[in-house]
Amino acid sequence: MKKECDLLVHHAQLMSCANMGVKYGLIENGAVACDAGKIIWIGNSDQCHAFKPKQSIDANGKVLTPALIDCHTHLVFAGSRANEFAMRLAGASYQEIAQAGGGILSTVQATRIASLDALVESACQRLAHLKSQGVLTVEIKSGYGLNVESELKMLKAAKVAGEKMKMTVKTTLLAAHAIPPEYQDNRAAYVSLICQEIIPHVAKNKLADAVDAFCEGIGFTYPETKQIFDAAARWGLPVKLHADQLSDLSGAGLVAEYGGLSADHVEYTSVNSIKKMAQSDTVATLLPYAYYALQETQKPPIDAFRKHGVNMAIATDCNPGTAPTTNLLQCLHMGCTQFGLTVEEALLGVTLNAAKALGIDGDKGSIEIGKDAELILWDTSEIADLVYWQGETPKNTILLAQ
Ligand code: DI6
Ligand code: FE
Repeated sequence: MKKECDLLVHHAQLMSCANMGVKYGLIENGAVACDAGKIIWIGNSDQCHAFKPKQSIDANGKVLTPALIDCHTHLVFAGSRANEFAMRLAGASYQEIAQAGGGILSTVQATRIASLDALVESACQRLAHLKSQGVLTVEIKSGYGLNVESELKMLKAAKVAGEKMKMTVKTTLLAAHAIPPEYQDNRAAYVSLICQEIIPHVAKNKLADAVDAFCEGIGFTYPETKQIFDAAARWGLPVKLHADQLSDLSGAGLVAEYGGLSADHVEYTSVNSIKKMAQSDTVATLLPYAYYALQETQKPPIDAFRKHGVNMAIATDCNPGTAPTTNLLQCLHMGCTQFGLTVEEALLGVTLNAAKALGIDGDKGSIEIGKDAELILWDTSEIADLVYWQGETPKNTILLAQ
């Protein structure tokens, strides 16, 4: 008796991205059976005659991957910062622009006055572009509201946009992104607002899946970040951190001490922090577009991450200041060309390791039995095509089994 199932894909170069000791978790001439939204069998195409699928797809030797994941974005925002791009070209630094009231705070102004609908609409456009690249899961941070009402509006907009686009959106509270103008002279009061009002409200109403902060000279100090992490822990929310982007404040080590999901940017991260990350299985999320756009010269310590077995993810960091992009495949390319990642590391960075950075690797990020049936069939038989070519990237087909 043949076993019925919703979807069978066969004769694929199946890049499972599962940790099975072969590059890419590759199964040559691979097949995968899915039913009721889940992967139920994986194996060689010669063995798949045991299934009677409702839909059968011959991949003809093309590359099949899990759906991609963009695990770090700020893609809900209003306004434009094109003027700052011009200022930076004329010699102003990101820090100088921020200190002069531009930067994040200029986006805060625009986002506070934007309607929920307007935020949803622009977010949907950005999500649509990611989806066209085979991305089905996106993390979206708040952080351009910086008060109770506007932070909640951003989180709501992120969720609604995800539903509209039929994509999985994981939301992260980033109220600790900058000190809002009304608290410039009283930072402690803003940190208290985050810890005593915003985090409890967000946790009680399940509005965010994690809490993040910008631990930096122009952001929040190490002790302030610790206070925010303590509040997140009290409310049972996992943490992640914008860590060591422009200087080494031991942020990556701190987030690791809290068992955090990921330390992001990590250009200036020390070996001491890397050892802590390895111990706590905290992912290093690399953001090569922000590095490029800021014309940074300090590269993240890739060799040390490798040596200590720290998993590396790659994300767009999509935001209007330092990473005006929704092009995840280009970020893979940059991860390879600028940071020296291999094609395999780049692919794992937007699949299994990105899922780990969001704490969802039980459901997503690899083609394994029991995980969500979200597969991408690429119109190429060469996996490096996803990474090396810019502009016209391989067409892809999203395969789901509902
Ligand atoms: N680091 C970043 O790359 C983004 N936020 C952060 O803390 C930049 C956000 C912005 O400039 O609007
Ligand atoms: Fe960021």
